[in-house]
Amino acid sequence: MVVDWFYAQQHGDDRGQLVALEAQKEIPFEIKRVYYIYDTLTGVRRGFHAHKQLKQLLICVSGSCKILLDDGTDKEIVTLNKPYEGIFVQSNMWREMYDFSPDAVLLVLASEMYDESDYIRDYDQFLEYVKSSGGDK
Ligand code: T46
Repeated sequence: MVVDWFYAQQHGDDRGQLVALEAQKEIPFEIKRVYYIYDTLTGVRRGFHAHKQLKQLLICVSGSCKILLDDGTDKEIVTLNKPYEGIFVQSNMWREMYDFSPDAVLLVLASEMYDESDYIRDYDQFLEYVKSSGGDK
């Protein structure tokens, strides 16, 4: 598995930086939902699930955090710590987020509305699902 990095264009000038994200341009899916995670307590691990359909872009726009990605065969860990760098997370990918710095804000652009039935929260079920769906993204 190779992590699918995203690098945003920075529109910097002598006042500072600005990043713009537009659906179907920088982001290869229609953005139906935006959410962000902040004030995560030290030592907390979040996630522990995969999605059947959802595609997302994760950017840690402030501070830093680590993301573990697991496609059922390989695992990779990435550190997100720049407001212009992110990772695309496809469907059928187990994820855990941890080592949040106190100032971390993890911004997520999502291809679908919130739908609890899209979550696979049991790791063994995830492995079964990946096997039965042939690893479709
Ligand atoms: C993911 C990772 C990166 C909502 O009501 N609407 C929403 O859009 C979301 C995402 C969550 N919620 C509620 C459901 C829970 O009561 O917010 C609460 C916390 O959600 P959850 O425990 O799923 O949060 P994480 O940090 O474990 O996972 C989230 C996303 O759910 C997930 O899709 O990929 O961030």
